[in-house]
Amino acid sequence: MKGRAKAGGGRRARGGARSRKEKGATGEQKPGRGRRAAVTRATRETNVQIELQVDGAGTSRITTGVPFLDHMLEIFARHGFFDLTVTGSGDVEVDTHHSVEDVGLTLGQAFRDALGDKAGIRRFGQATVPLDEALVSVVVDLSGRPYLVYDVALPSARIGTFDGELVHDFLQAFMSQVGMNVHVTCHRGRNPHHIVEATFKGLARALDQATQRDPRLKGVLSTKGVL
Ligand SMILES: [Mn+2]
Repeated sequence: MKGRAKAGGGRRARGGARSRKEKGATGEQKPGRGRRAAVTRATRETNVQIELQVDGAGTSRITTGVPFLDHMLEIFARHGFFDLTVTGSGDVEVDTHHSVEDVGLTLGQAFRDALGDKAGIRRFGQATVPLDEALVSVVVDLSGRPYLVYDVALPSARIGTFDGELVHDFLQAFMSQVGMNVHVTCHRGRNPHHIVEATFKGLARALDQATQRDPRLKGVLSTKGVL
């Protein structure tokens, strides 16, 4: 992650303690029926606030300072049936990289907090999503083991003013904080906007599936007993 963990923030070693006590990162799990979390992450580069309800209706209010990312996160919320509020500001005049990565980290922490010990959930999810000529598969495992395989070659680097390479950085940040295994495979596609949009829809659908409760489950879906 480019080694720029300056002013505290949500980073933590794999399998390490939660970062709530670190300066600049606060998380809380709100009471209520739905699984939810509120996370704030402030550094010298960005300030991101996220409220997430996993068991939502797909509503969203997104302002990250990066319009294309807003568009993708609205799609993510809608297709994953997550209720999501993201308020972000950052040094986008330097580069949108910091903002995109920090939104990924904060969103990942929100999912991790909201899912808690992951008892009773399906754990695995997958979706293959078309958008016209583009076809993208996303497979997730809420295993507690962060690992990303991103098999996507965008045919052009720019999507309007957005740097398409940042999708990879977003997913890397997001999955590292959730603690999950993600495989993204782009089977085909010509238009980079289509490919990225299919990726976010696929991620949303796969995560929706993986976070659903299975009534047959007692505890976590692991022979180890821990996810
Ligand atoms: Mn679009």
